[in-house]
Amino acid sequence: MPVFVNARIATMDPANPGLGIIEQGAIQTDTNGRIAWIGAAKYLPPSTGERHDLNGRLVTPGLIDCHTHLVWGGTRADEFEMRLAGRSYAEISNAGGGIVSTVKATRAASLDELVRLASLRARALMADGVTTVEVKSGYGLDTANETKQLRAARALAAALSNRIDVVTTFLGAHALPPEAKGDKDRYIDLVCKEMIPAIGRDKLADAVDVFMEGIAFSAEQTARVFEAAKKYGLPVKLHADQLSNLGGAALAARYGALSADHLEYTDEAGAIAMAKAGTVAVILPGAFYYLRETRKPPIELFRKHGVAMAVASDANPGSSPILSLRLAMNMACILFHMTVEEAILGVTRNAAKALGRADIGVLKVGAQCNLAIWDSPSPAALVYEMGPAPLLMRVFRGIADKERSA
Ligand code: DI6
Ligand code: FE
Repeated sequence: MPVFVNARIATMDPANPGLGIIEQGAIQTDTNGRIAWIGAAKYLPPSTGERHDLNGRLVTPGLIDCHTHLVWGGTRADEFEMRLAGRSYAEISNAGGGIVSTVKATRAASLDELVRLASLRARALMADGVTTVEVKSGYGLDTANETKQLRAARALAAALSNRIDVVTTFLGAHALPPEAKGDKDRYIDLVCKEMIPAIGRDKLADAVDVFMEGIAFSAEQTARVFEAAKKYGLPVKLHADQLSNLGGAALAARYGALSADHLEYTDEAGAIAMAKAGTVAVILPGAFYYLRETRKPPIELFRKHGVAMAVASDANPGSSPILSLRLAMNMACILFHMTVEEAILGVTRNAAKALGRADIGVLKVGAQCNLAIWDSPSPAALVYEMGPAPLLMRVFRGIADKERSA
């Protein structure tokens, strides 16, 4: 089994400060694609595997994009022009554009077409070193189309030759479909009584999410969805406090949510509740940037109260059409004043926590040997220099999928 030597390994081990760097390190994989040994190379036990000398380059865990809406049909570039001309995201949404326009295109697309489109997008993320991606539904908004979207997400890994881990989230409560004619409570009934049971039965989702917002669903409606998720043993997460403070962070914490995401309007009580519940704050600077928002998430409060922060692309056709996790990290630093360490922990250890996964995001014995090997010794360069990723090699479950000459 391959062994990687002479590496600057950023382990993300919480027992060590910062990124948990091991200089002159080595990693030995086992036959199951897990890490069999990791440490300073001089202590590496004799091994017979294929040796990769990394010449001092930086190795991080494979990156984890813990919040995307990667499966969709159509495009919303026309809305970009409308927003440039002065109309707001909420105005466009209330006028039947926004999420609902993507719903029409997604309903019209076949499952195969959705897989094809999503795999092109996932390839772009993989070029940035991503080895795990979370994918939400929420552009189907009826049982047939929500399950179609989740089946497309489940089919994505195979379409990418099983070189990526795909985690799925049911987001039926994303927007109100046109046929619901404004009756949000009745639609939430459908989500709870028809969609979640179907998805739970066929194991199509690993978690359940809700868009809690004035233009979407209320606290009470969110709680009903979370109760239904609980019945099927599905963990929850929440699009919370993105455009206003409806107490989403605290509600997510009350349900022991894996994560609360966006959080621009979260207050101190919300941050404290999240810290107590171990709910991860998923920071999504792409949507903030594209919507020209001005209210920033309370990074200082998350630091003060010890809330783990993740960073994700929120890749979607409306508010965050970006297919680069490194760009999201860069924006988190430039726009929200996160540090390089926070950004990198946010796409590794803390992103894994936001997905409820203990086997990824940290390089330790027994973890998946998912690695991003960078053509640079410097963690800051990953977050600072944009353009094509300086990725030398991506390793998924112990196997390198790409090696270009150094
Ligand atoms: N918040 C977002 O930023 C995305 N969904 C959500 O709940 C936007 C999705 C879209 O505009 O298509
Ligand atoms: Fe989102």
